[in-house]
Amino acid sequence: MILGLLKADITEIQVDAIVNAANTSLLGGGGVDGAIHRKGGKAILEECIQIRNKQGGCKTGEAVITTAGNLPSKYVIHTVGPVWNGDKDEKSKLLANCYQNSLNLAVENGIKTIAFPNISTGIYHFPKDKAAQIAVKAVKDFQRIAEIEKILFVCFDDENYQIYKEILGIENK
Ligand code: AR6
Repeated sequence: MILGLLKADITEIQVDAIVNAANTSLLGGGGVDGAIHRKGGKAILEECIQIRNKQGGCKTGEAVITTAGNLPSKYVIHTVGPVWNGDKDEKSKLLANCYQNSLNLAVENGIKTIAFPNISTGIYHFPKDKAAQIAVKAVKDFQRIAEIEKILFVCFDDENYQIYKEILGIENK
């Protein structure tokens, strides 16, 4: 498995699946969720509504999969990060679950390449440094990692990008 880092807009990434930092309603919102629904078109929302009707949305830490509509990827995996409010242990576990459950869904669907945004570090206010440590550890600890070819961390803001660079040991050039 190759672990990569990019500073980019995740809606432009060509991989089998991009991950969305959604909310429990699965009906869209701001941040990366808004960008994915805007660019991906209504096919994504339609599938989200079907999932909602079947299972009543998505719980924090869990993940669901839909088409990627007009996006360059094949699928969108929607996961719901925790809202940061200082309850450190519980929230950290839930954030790790987002990465692990997204990877589980990826393996179940034959997905070989996947891109993650920095879940919970925007509107949900999870401390960026802590979130990055959790994300990298969760991915490295994933049991079925050999079944995935490439995992990309896609940072949108420079602060997250610098944090990931340091954690992953990438030199500044
Ligand atoms: N590509 C990649 N990363 C992005 C993009 C993009 N196009 N846009 C923003 N980010 P956020 P959350 C980064 O707020 O904190 C929504 O309303 C951003 O810089 O999108 O998990 C949902 O519906 C940040 O680092 O998600 C939920 O209600 C990261 O994505 C709520 O926000 C996550 O920021 C979820 O909040």
